[in-house]
Amino acid sequence: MKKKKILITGAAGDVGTHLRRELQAKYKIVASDLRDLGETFKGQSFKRADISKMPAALRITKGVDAIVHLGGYSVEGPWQGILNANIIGCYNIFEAARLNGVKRILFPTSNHAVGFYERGTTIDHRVYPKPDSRYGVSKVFGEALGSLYADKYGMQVFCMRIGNVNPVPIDKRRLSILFTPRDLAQLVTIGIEHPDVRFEIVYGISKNTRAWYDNSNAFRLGYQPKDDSEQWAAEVLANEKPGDQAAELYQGGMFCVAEDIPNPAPLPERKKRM
Ligand code: 15L
Repeated sequence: MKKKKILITGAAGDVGTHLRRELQAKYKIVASDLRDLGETFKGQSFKRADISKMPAALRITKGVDAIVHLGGYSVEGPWQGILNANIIGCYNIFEAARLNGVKRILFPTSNHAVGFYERGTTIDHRVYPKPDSRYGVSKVFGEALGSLYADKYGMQVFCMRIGNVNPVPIDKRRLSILFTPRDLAQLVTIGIEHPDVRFEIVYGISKNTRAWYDNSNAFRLGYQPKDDSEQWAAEVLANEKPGDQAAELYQGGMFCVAEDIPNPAPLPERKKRM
């Protein structure tokens, strides 16, 4: 069978790189980013693009079977940057897809779209949004846009509220929201392949014992995550430093209190053990 052609925007980032690696055998991948790709994989093409400009969005979305739209800020940022990359850029990708006849979009939204729910609460895909940052607001915008394009234009939109993509959990909060690269690849594959996707919200996490999410909507669509962060819990908790009290209360952690959030990198010594 002919391989599907998948556009990944924001392909140079951590999540994009994991995805390009994990899905290289399965799909014909067109990688797009404003930046150089960094790590590259055989057989994948690269299209540099600034998606805040509609002509660029039109150019890269042409002729693909599905889009995984990772492009934009992946952490809290200044309003102007969020506006250009995450609001205008997101609109451009959906609209360009519609104009180019691309039916399916996977939108990796974020746990920060619902980050102001308390840690003691279990939430499912039907709760109303509670963003914890400008970044979180931009993800709620993307989910709303996806809903509009599904209902009004018949697009198939798969929103994944992603936790933290990493081979291992890097702190206590991430024990609840770890999303390993192989579980990410499985959920994205479901988003690309499932015949009944119309508009869905699922949580992008592994089968973590400490999860705050009722992910039954993902399970209903066939998701069977393989990893559980619990195997690293003792080590993670032993290394945990006391955090900001307000941040500790909410699922979104520091996003709930800070203005700038650095992108968390996996701890090198833990990464090596995988
Ligand atoms: C996110 O949405 C970010 O994209 C990622 O960089 C992490 O900060 C993650 O959330 C998290 O909450 O750990």
